[in-house]
Amino acid sequence: MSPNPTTASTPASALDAYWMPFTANRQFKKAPRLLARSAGMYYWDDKGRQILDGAAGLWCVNAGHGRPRIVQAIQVQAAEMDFAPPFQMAHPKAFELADRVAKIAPAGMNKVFFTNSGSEAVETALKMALAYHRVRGEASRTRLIGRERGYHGVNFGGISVGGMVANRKMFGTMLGGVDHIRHTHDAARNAFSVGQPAHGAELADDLERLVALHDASTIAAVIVEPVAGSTGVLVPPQGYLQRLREICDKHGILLIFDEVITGFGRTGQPFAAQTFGVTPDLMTLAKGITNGCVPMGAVLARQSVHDAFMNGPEHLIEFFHGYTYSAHPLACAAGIATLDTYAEEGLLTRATELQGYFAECLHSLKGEPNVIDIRNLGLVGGVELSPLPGEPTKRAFNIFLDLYEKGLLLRTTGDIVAISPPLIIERAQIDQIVDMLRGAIRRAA
Ligand code: PXG
Ligand code: PLP
Repeated sequence: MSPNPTTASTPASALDAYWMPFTANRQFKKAPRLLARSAGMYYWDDKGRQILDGAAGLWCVNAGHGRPRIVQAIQVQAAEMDFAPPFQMAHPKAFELADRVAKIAPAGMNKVFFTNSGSEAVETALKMALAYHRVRGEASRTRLIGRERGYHGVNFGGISVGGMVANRKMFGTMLGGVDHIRHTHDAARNAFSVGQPAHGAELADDLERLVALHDASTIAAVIVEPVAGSTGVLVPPQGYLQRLREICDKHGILLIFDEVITGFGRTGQPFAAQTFGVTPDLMTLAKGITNGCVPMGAVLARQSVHDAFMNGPEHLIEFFHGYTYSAHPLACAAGIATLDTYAEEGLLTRATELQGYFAECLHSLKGEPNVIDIRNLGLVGGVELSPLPGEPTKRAFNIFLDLYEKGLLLRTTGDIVAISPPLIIERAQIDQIVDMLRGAIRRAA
């Protein structure tokens, strides 16, 4: 593969202006990792080196890179209509994509509100939950409940309900009236569980503790990731989500699933709600909705949540919320072509076929140096390492750098390596990822 001439010899000064997100900027700029091209399961860097994508970009390129249908849909749309105002106006593809998303969603979740990212989807869902109770005459329900070790994007609502200390501690008091239930990770009882761990359904009862403390009449919603992604692939214990649903129903609390990572096939069904057989009231989506090709997010709502807003004079706006780029034509075109690609290739359930093999390969890393836990579900996996003494995160970061040098892209968070390949992955590529990871784990010992 020929190198990209525009980046082949980037002088250090050319990297000055860009303040990179969630990046060790100074480390990066000393040894930049520049990607120049992508196709299928691979990236190529600016020097033409091939890199296997074990991360689906950033958990988003579920159909693999450079899919012709999606590329063409974006090109055609860009030429046909660049932008359409989304307030009091629309374009046909917005309705078509909403309809297509609703068709693969859990029964009853059939209203789609578009945003431009997962973070915006989270803010939207939290506002919808508050406004829902108010329009129904329960304005005292203002409290939002998150979970420890939750990641819900980086905007103020999301970090308030989120549970990652590094993402919270620098930013003041955030939203008031927020509380958190306990996370579900229990290494002592569940380490090396294959699929859903056996122990911990009772952790859902922590919501009862908060109801006892605050009273249900003050609580609007609970937001959780069905499988926590960014904090290291935490798979819910058997029965946990069912129990959370029951407690929410008992107290009239809305349940929000943040499916930004788990949506669009990652767990073996279109959505984790279907994998686990638990239907929330609101669901946040992003990433895989356009195969990562154009920024887009969405909130899926139950019919009943939507209908509660449809009161009052018809000329009045029902929900004072939206983004300039909600339902952007390029994103809608990309989304429709993405869902076509998923459907044609059976990708939204392909993780079900591959998960047994994936689990077997991943769990073969048990016994390698410093591996203290391995977790998996569908086509997502986490390998947790013991930290270097006094230097948390460094061992995993070193493994990330080492693997990138050897031609494999994975994600690390804390001392956990996350594996979430495009859903088009073949068995031989699963072998390759696990072999390469094994080598890196040994070199990092
Ligand atoms: N909710 C969840 C569950 C997510 O995983 C967001 C919200 C925010 O989406 P946007 O599109 O605003 O980034 C996410 C995003 C990582 C990592 O490697 C994960 C995400 C983003 C960046 C890094 O852990 N997930
Ligand atoms: N700031 C200003 C001054 C604006 O006018 C707008 C939108 O019109 C925004 C922020 C919000 O931008 P967006 O709709 O892209 O989220």
